[in-house]
Amino acid sequence: MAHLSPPSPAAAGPAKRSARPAKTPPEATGPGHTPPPGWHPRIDPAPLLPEPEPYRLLGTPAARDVDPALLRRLYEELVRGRRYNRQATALTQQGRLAVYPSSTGQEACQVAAALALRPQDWLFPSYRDTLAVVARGVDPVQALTLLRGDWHTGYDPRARHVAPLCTPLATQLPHAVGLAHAARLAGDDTVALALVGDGGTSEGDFHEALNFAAVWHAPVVFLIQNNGFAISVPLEKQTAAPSLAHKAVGYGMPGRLVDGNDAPAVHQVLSEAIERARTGGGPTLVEAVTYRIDAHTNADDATRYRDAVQVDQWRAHDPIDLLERELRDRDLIDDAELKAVAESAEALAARLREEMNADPVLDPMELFDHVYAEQTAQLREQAAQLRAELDAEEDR
Ligand SMILES: Cc1ncc(C[n+]2csc(CCOP(=O)(O)OP(=O)(O)O)c2C)c(N)n1
Ligand SMILES: [Mg+2]
Repeated sequence: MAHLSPPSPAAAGPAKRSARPAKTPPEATGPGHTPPPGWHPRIDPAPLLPEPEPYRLLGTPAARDVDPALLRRLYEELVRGRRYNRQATALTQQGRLAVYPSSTGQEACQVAAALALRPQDWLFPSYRDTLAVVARGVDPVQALTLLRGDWHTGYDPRARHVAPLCTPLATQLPHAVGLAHAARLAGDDTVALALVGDGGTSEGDFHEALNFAAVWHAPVVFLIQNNGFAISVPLEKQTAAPSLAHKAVGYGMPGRLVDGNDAPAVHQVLSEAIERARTGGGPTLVEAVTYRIDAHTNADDATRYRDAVQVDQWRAHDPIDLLERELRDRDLIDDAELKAVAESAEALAARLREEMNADPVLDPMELFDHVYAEQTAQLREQAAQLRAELDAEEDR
C-alpha cells in the first residue's frame, strides 16, 4: 500500500482537493423508472474526499507562511519528546516502568495535536500519546506513573483537559464525541480532539463514534496516526480502503490526509479542522501518515515482522530532521538556540530519572478505593484480610 512508504516529493504543496464530479444517473425512461423519492444521496462526496497525497509544508514555498515562532516551538517539543521516549524506554529496562509504548518517529503528530488545541478544548489520547499529553502541559512524571502500576490516571484529567491515556482500543473516541456533543448542547465553544491508531479504526467504537459525531454534527476532530502497523499486523491486512481518511466519506464528514512527519503540516490541518468544528462545521477525520521507529512496546521484537530497509526509509524522513533542515536553511535558528533545546531535553530526562527512580510511597489499602461507591461485603472482607496481613508484617 502506498501508505507504507514515506510521502513522495511530488506530493509537496498546498492541499489539492479532489474535484471528482458526482456520477450523473442515467435518464429515467418512464413513470416506473424514476428514482426512489427519499433516497437521493444528500451530499456530493467529492468535497468530503481527502487530498490524493499527504499534505506537506516543509521544503515547499508554503512553509514560508508559517510563523517562525511556531516552527521553533514545534522543534523544541519534538526534541524534548524524543528524549522523553528514550528515557521512558530506559526506565522499563531498569524495572521502573512495567511498559512504555514509544512514539519515536511519530513526535510530529503528538506535538502538533497538543499545540493546535486551545486551553478550553479536550484531548483524548491513546496509550501511545504520552508526548501529546506532556506537550499539552501535564506534568511529565505524572504522565508516566500509570505505567509503573500506580492507580488511576496519574494526573488530574480536568486540570489540563486531558482524558486518561486509553489502552482499550478506540474506546476514547465515543467519549470524545460525548464530551463534544455535550459542549455543543451547553452552547460553549469547546472542541474535542481524539487520537487513534490505524488498527483502532477496525474497532466498532471507531464506527460508532464517527457515525454519532457526523449525525450530531459534534465539534470533534479524529486524528488517526497511521504508523503502518497494529503491533505486527500491517495496514494491508487491516483495511482495503484507498486510505483511512477515505472512511470519512461514508460517515458524511470531510477526510484529510497529511504527512504525519511534517509537524507544521499536521498543525495546520488540525488547526483548520478544529476551527471548523468550533465554528459549527462539524467533525473531521484526519489521517496522518507516519511510522513507529521503535518496537510496539519494550515487550515487542519488531524485527520479526518488518525489514530494516523499511525502517531506514522512514528514518530518512525523520520529523526532527525535516524541521531542523527548514529552520537551518532559512536561518530561523542558530547554534546557541539548538544547544538550549538539547539542554532542555536533557534536563527533562534527568527529572524523569530522578523522580521515577525514587520508590513511591503507596498505601496498598487504596486498592479498594473507588471500586464501588459502596463497597460490597466481599470487598470489605478482603480489605480486612489485607489490613490484618499488613499489620502483622509491621509487627514482625
Ligand atoms: C479493544 C482492544 N483490543 C485489543 C487490544 C490489544 N492491542 C493493544 S495495542 C494493539 C494494536 C493497536 O494498533 P494501532 O491502533 O495501529 O495503534 P499503535 O499501537 O500502532 O499506535 C492491540 C491489538 C487492546 N488494547 N484493546
Ligand atoms: Mg498502528
